Amino acid sequence: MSFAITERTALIVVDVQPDFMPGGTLACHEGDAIVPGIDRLLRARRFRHVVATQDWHPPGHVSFASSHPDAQAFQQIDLHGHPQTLWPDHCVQDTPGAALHPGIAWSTADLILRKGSDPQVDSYSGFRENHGPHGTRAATGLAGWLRERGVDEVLVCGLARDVCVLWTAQDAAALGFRAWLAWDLSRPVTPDSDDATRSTLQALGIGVVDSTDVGIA
Ligand code: VGL
Ligand code: ZN
Repeated sequence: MSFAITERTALIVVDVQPDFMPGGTLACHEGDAIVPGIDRLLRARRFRHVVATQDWHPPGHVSFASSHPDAQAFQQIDLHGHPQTLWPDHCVQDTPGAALHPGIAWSTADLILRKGSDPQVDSYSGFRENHGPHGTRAATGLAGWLRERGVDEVLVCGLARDVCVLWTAQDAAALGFRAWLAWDLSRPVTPDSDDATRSTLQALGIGVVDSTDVGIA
């Protein structure tokens, strides 16, 4: 199936924030390279619905290695019975690194969804939190927000390709949306993760598009 934007397609821009840019505390390689293309996309108003997510952690968040004695960043631990990667401190509420990137015309976004603000639970996907202490994953309300507006298809871009972008696209597909990932408008935080990301997408029927292929950048 090929990708075509309709009234029922939403763009989801995930976590384009300074802390994920080169020089940021949790930098994605070439993370800044996606900013002009996403900005053009929003300014061109090609999507009827645009949602932005913003990673928004309180100081001392459970996903920070600094919150766990003797732990190292990028180490995996068991948290609430599930694997959790520990990260350097990033996207701390009200710090400059947590802002929406100033290079993007955010005024054209309909919804800005903050996530990861529960001190004890991480939230990669824009649709639901990671596992919490009670074994459940709390929905953010995004699926309902989209469905109420007739959206049945989403294109996901942003950072990081192998974490929050991937989890958002996976949940979109699991929740019944036709899901696409804009490959050249995303970058990974983990080097060499691209093959695994592509296999996961393929296995789940999530399409990969390039902004140039579909004339959206
Ligand atoms: C992200 C790790 C931790 C992301 C957020 O936006 O992909 N990755 N928090
Ligand atoms: Zn985070």
